[in-house]
Amino acid sequence: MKLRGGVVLRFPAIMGVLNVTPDSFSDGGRYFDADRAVEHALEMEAAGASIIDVGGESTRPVGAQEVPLEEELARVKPVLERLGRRLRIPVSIDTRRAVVARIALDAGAYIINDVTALEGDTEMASLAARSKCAVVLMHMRGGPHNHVRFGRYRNVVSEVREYLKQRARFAESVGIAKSRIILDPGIGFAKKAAHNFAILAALPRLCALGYPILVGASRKRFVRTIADGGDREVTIAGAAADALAVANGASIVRVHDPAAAGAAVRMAQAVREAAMR
Ligand code: PMM
Repeated sequence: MKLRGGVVLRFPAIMGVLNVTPDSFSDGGRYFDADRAVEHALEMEAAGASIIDVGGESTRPVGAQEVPLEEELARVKPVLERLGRRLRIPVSIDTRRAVVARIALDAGAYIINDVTALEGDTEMASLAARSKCAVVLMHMRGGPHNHVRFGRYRNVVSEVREYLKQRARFAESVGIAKSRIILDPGIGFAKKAAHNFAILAALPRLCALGYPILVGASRKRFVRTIADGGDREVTIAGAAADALAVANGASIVRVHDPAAAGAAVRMAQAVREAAMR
């Protein structure tokens, strides 16, 4: 995929998660200090990440607080400014606020990762169109802080597919080029474990929409439903989910442990290429 400035993002890509939050779901608080956050981003780059996804607002399912804008900015701005000078791989900004996204783009970010698929902030779509950055459009129901209550579907795959198709159409209608759009089924957002398994199994149907697909399974609660033996088991099960996602056509996996995911993804990709020969 071509990012702005002619930067090329090769698939399958590993997106390393950098949550700069004190209350994040999976790495809560560990990278809340800007210097340590930058250090961790560099570690993830060295471990094989090809994108660093910076977020200042936790979207964990239960108990996450809505973060005031000033607080979100205070968390991510110093990190983005430092990262711009140190990283060789592109940064994405995980936010639903256009002001935060604009500051991130000014600091050199290439991708807006919007878990509300441009529905959260009316300014986001025009910002993405103007700046020519890439955008991730993710499926969820409800808001980032109450999505757990909305996990009911007649056919989760069809409903997610239809939503993503509509949001991509909307993005194109406001001037975001098709070649800059990435779709994400939103693993764990308003979805029960069975929904997440169904989506992973049916990824080829989402890929058939014609956009790169991003999958964020890493350390989500559904992984813990089958891997309850501690962190190591969760990492292995998460890497297995990443491998399955790539084998089923995903272009980007969003992960906390790029080394573990990288090995799994390389294996999946090698088998996939063999199947296509
Ligand atoms: N998951 C989380 C946050 N942001 N963005 C995208 N595009 N896809 C995801 O699955 C996603 C996301 C929540 O997980 P975390 O607390 O581990 O970052």
